[in-house]
Amino acid sequence: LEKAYSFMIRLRIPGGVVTPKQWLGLDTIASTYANGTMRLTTRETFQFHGVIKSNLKRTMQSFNDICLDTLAACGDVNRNVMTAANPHLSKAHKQAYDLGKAISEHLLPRTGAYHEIWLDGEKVEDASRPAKKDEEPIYGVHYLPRKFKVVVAVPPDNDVDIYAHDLGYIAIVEKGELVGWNVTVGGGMGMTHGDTNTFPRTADLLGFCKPDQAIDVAEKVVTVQRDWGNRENRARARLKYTIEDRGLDNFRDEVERRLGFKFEKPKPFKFTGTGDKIGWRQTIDAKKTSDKAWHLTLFVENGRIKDRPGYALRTALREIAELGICDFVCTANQNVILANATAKAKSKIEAVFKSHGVSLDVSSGLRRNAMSCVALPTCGLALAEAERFLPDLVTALEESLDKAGLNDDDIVIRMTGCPNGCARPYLAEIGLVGRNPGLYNLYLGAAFNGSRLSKLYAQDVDKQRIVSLLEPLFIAYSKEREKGEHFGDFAIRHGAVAITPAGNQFHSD
Ligand code: SRM
Ligand code: SF4
Repeated sequence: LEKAYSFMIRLRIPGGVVTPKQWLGLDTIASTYANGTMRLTTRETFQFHGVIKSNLKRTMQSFNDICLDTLAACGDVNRNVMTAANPHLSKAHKQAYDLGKAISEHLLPRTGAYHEIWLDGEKVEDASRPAKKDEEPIYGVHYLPRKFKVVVAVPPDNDVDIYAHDLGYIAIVEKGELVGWNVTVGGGMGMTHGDTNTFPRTADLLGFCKPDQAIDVAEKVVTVQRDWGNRENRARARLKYTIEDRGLDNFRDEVERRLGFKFEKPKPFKFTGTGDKIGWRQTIDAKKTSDKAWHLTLFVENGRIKDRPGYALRTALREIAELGICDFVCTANQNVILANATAKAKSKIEAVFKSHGVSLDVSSGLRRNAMSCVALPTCGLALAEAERFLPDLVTALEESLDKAGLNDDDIVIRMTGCPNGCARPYLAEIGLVGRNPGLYNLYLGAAFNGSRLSKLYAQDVDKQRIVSLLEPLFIAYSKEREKGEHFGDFAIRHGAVAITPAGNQFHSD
């Protein structure tokens, strides 16, 4: 008898948009083949856990039936491309989404193996990108030294956490029109405890490019990393280390040489925050008020979509999908946006949530901005709990916030079960990274808008200690903060931690 191996499957959904029909298909797959839950990830897509080996092929075919795939969602290739959440929000958001989708397509491996293995060779042939077996014009024979991640942001929102990724595009909009993109390179989160040769790093600005140059820029950045990246040591193989080791100017020169043109100087831009704006929002730039569609950003605790007694989230979302009255957009913060709804649909959506006990309010500003990776029990790399622990910790911290009168203040907290950083904890104002069961390193001092990394504040602390360390800081923050000062900035001014002045100085004192 063969062992019942169980797998996690991750989808590729550039920009995170799924139709109501696709949502229904995914919901059915969750019950039929997975563990009855759908897991929104920190990269605008879904993971399904608990798929047993004998069901793998049927599951993959079911994804194919709803025009979704898992191509390049894992491996040493370009991963799921994230774009500023919700293409329906403004013209620039749609342009960001279109760019993200185009980059995702352009950087897909050309191999036909996926279709041969999972779909019995059946494939709707894309004439513009025919599958030729052993030919990978961008990746070559050996693919990339490591995974590669691309995001597209639309200021002032930094919801995609642009500084955490290998390659980023920042929309530059002048007089209502997109004039091009500031390009960033060399961000990343992963590190190893105790090894200062590995570190999280915030991305650098490479330059500005015009809209019609953006895809070529992605291709050339990828090929330089393919050729220059470290293939000896996987722990130092991401683009961030290539840039550290070879220098940003050398890297830019080589990309420009391959492009055949030079970048312009980056244009001014400003990010105000990394989180999602929970609640209803309307289309920003519709000409007539009647054209302003409604978009609901729904908070989903740690991205886990499931029914709980008195809180039937999965059922409610399924019912809304059955009505076919909105699109669904997965965000980079593990939430979902019910997008492009009419005023009538808005009322229906609210009624469905109410009937299933799903409140649209979140208990505090801290929880609104909380995010954790999966960790135990499914992640084989986890050293400590994350998804199953963070909600309780936030509840405990809410008592301290109440004492300080900060219940509704936006403070970003993120937790991971190991230093790989899947919930981007080093860019959170309060970052917790698992070391051992029940013990975490506590990091403070990151910028609210995602532009600065944090610093280690306390090592190997448990729940009680975390609360006892943070409570006095919350109280001091509420008494002494300057107008508009965020908690991360205050932690530095207050002397709790030193500032991390540059993107590569995470471990410096
Ligand atoms: Fe991650 C590995 C989960 C986003 C950095 N990540 C893993 C694996 C596959 C563990 C493994 O290799 O065996 C985790 C599966 C756990 C499980 O049981 O499901 C895992 N990563 C996740 C997700 C599901 C976290 C979440 O709770 O949402 C995210 C899925 C992303 C997606 O949809 O594609 C996820 N991972 C990230 C991010 C955040 C991001 O991309 O914005 C990072 C930090 C950014 C970065 O890449 O630098 C991240 N994951 C890693 C790393 C460290 C990479 C490094 O450069 O050192 C690993 C380990 C590795 O690659 O060796 C890893
Ligand atoms: Fe697993 Fe570590 Fe990623 Fe959490 S951060 S999902 S524990 S690899």
